[in-house]
Amino acid sequence: MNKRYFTIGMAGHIDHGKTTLTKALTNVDTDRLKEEKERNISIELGFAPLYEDDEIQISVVDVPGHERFIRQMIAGVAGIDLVIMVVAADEGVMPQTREHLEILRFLGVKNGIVAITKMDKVDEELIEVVKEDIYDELKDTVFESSPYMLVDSVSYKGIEELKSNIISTLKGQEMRDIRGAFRLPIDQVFTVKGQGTVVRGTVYEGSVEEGQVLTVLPKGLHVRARQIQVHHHNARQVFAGQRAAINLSGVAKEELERGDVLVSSEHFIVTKTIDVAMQVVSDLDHMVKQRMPIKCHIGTAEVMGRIVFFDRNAIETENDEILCQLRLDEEIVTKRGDRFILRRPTPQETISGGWVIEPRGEKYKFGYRTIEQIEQKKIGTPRERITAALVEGKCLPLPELIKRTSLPEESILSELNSVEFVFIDQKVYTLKSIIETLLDEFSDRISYYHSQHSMKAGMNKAELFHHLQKEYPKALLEYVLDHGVEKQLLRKKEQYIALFTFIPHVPKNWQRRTENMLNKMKQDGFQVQYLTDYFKNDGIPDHLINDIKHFLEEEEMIVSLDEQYYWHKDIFNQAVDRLKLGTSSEFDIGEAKQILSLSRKLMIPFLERLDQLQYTKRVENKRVWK
Ligand SMILES: Nc1nc2c(ncn2[C@@H]2O[C@H](COP(=O)(O)OP(=O)(O)O)[C@@H](O)[C@H]2O)c(=O)[nH]1
Ligand SMILES: [Mg+2]
Repeated sequence: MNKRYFTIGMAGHIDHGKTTLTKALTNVDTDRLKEEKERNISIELGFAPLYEDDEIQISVVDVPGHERFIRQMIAGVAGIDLVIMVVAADEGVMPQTREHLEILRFLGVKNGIVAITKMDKVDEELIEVVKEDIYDELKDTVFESSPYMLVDSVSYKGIEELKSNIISTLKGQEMRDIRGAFRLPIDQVFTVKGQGTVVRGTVYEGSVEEGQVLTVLPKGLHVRARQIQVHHHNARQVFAGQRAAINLSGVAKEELERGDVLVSSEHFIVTKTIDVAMQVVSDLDHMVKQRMPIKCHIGTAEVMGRIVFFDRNAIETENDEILCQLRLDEEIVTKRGDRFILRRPTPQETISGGWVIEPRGEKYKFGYRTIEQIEQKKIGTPRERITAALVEGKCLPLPELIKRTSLPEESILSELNSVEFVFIDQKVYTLKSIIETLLDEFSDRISYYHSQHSMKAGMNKAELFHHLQKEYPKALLEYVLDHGVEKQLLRKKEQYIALFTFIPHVPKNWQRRTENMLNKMKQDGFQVQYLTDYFKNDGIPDHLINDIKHFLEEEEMIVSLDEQYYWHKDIFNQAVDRLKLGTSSEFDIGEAKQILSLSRKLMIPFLERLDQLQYTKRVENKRVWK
């Protein structure tokens, strides 16, 4: 079973005890991490490990300050699986508690626990009253049916109970989907001495592995994930929901900024105009007017822009969902379904939140026709629904598509005729874009493998599939592999997969020395030294000797007599030719010795090698040519 990764967030009014509770739960003082520590790749501001066993890993995020909370919640929304709403027993629900509740609603957070802190500050009789007050306030929120846990974070009273409640809640929760193209909205960019550029953020979807080639959007920069860290430790791979620091090669700190998005494929949309569905906060202080400047928080980006209505000129108070458009001043990276929050720049307040219906909005006319069109897009066209199902399921048989899209079979079948769809088997369908993504992925991985193992024929298929198999069904991977071979992008030799144009070779730095060495072996003829001495005399380092030896043998440039003695291939062929010329259909050791004048030390292994290579066959004391 795959391990599951969860992150819980702390929400609540300032001074209600979020940081103290985080410390009581994790022993990490998230407030005390100083600036200099922040530069260290291994320490993450506000993130603390809470619990880990073979099954799950849980981290807590506690961010200082109200503004940072909003930013963090949006950036991490795909990563936050449970929110602890902290309410101090002596104060009850306060304005920021309400604002956080609203933001959590906009972001679609579904799981919560209420922690009533500072229980030591109120009398026992009062506690029931406090609880009831909080209950009234939390009605109709995600915390409506959440458990209430009483704690005193200073004396640790109730902490263990809260902790076990968190663990059991998450154990009963399904793992988010770690499949899909990797996406990580960048939260921080910094440099670490000796390591270069490091970015931090929560993996929004998919997973990434050390060594993988990635793209930074909207800028379109190509980078490589050189090293990955999670909570102080190096990790080979990180998954959706995990907070990670990634050391990138191929890019300078100055080229990146918060709001940029690290992705594994370029199939994400870069846009400035988005059609959205949103809801406004319940106690809007000021009117929201047509084309009013807003600050849009989406992923880790905070972009200024304007709100455009098609059915009104202002919102005063509104409970219903509003369909409208956001025209942004800068490009963002987004896709259908992403959540966002709008805030008023001055005075700063949260206005609304919602989700992206259409990442590629256009200019529309004011009026109900436009609203109807956006409404249609909200439901999605049959093609969009099929595409969405395939993006999630990767490749699906028809009955499953019917189930997931709730569309009739005939309309699915007619849509599937489009070039966007491919059938990989008689009745199993996928998206052309998935095949392209996978082919890119194969090429990246194989090309990286070639760069590390230039002497190997190619990457082992099992190794190539290993990590991808978590994301994609094996049948799909096999299909894409065959497809790549057919299109002459890839080459398959036994279980080894190579780029079509790849030719195995000694690493560039060692080519000349290897040639020298081969020349010397050739000059020495039969009277060779130990093979390792040739390597050493030409200054080829120990750790490469075995690989080069293996390569030269594989390429038939040298032939082994025994473990130590090797001949240059030309010399070996000469020996065979001379022996053949000087003997009839069979010969014995004595004859061979006379013809080749070899010492016994080399003679016996040479003849045995001839048997092995099927030039000859041993019959009693003689060898018979085959
Ligand atoms: N007596 C008592 N004080 C608490 C408790 N939790 C927090 N505090 C105190 O309340 C103050 C604010 O706590 P802090 O964790 O910084 O609040 P935050 O702003 O929500 O992170 C600090 O002085 C804490 O020591 C508690 O359970 N009992
Ligand atoms: Mg705090």
